Amino acid sequence: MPSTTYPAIKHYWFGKAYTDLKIVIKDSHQRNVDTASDYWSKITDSNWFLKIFYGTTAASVVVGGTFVWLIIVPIHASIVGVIALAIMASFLVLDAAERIYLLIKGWTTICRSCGERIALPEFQCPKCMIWHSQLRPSSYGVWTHRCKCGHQLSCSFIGPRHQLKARCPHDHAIIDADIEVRSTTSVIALVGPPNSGKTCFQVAAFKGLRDSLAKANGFSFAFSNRDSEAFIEDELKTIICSGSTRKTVEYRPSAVSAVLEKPGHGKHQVLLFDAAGEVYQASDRLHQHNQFKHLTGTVLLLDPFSLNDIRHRHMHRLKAAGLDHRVATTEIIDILDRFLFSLQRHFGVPSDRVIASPLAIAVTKLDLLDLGKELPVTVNQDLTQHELQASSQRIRDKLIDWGAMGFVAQVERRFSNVAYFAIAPLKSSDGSSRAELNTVGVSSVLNWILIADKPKLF
Ligand SMILES: Nc1nc2c(ncn2[C@@H]2O[C@H](COP(=O)(O)OP(=O)(O)OP(=O)(O)O)[C@@H](O)[C@H]2O)c(=O)[nH]1
Ligand SMILES: [Mg+2]
Ligand SMILES: [Zn+2]
Ligand SMILES: [Zn+2]
Repeated sequence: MPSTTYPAIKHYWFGKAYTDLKIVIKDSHQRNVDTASDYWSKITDSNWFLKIFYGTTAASVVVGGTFVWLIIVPIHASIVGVIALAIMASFLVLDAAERIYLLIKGWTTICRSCGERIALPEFQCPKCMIWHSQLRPSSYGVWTHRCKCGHQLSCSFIGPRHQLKARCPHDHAIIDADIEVRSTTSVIALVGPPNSGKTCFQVAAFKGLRDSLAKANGFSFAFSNRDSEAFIEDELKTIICSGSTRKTVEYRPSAVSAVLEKPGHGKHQVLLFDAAGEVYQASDRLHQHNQFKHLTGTVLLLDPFSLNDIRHRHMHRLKAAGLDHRVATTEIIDILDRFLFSLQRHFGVPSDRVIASPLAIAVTKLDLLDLGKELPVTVNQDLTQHELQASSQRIRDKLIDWGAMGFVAQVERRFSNVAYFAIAPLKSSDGSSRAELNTVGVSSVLNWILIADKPKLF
């Protein structure tokens, strides 16, 4: 609960009403004493008749006054108590209603910067700029809280609270409450070693979502914030200019996020977390990646050129084409094992637990050296359940052919909802600086992973 330095003023019936009650009690008692002493002081200079009169009057003021005082004070206190109780009941009901409403709607807020779940953001008073950490129905107010500067702030989901400037209580990253607090959320992690194609997947995923997937399902598309939009626009320009994405250097970059909206359906946010692949090369680098506690899906990027079999067969051609620096070198089984170990070590996922959240294995870069002839890429973003199963089985079998038996076995041992995809988001088979993004396969991954967690979304 807020400390004594909390920047709002307590509701009258929880704060000032008690001070007023104390003053009334003290004041009426003092009046009794003053009136009785007044009569008593007159006794000395009076005859015996007046002495008896003033004496009994003083005594009756003390007795009668105290008697009335004893009746009035509890009545006053109970009126204050009953009103306070009624107000307390209304704020508890409103607060509970808000929580139930959030549960029914399935709205969750995950900070795109620190990955933590936000139960209640901090909101800023637009007048004095001070932050309020408990802007919810409480003893500070049922519908509004009054900031110490005098400004009234809406404190419930019914009012315009979401229009206030908001921030994450964990790391103070600014959030857009209108979008982030009032939407369902998909939290998807892109996992894979350096150079495995995560960033390329991310750029193609947002392009595909914006240009086709959202529209095909009747949703409008918008980036949730300027940073996400700028990042994707910059990467798209880089791909056009240089034929490649840029290396991700940050170990804990913010998620790139977009919001899908449809009348009668509300808002749905998609957060993709893409860190530098180096974080998956050691088991101690994921400890502050709080998003792993709230994942609704994982995409594991599998660069086939990191598999020993393909590597040995094609390395000389890759080198000849100057493409050897564009492929991953860490074995995918090592990445998976370290990832699972990190989940166990940092997020308490037991080593024998079967993970239920969907895992997409995206075998990527299939445009390179015509690898697509061995494993054709997915060309339809809306696969039927039957088509998906057949294609997933075919890709799984091809991975086993390519010597990834241990990897497939580990995936199937630890994950209960797995699908395999064959993609080539970036088409630049000659290694030149010309490249084009192919979003179809990536969109099929996104389509599956979004509805695997929220079947009613599309
Ligand atoms: N030809 C081709 N190249 C790709 C494809 N996907 C990624 N690449 C290239 O592979 C290299 C690595 O891709 P990124 O997406 O940056 O890899 P990453 O996993 O984000 O790597 P880090 O940022 O180091 O973790 C880049 O040179 C990309 O251009 C693809 O589908 N086809
Ligand atoms: Mg990257
Ligand atoms: Zn945060
Ligand atoms: Zn203020």
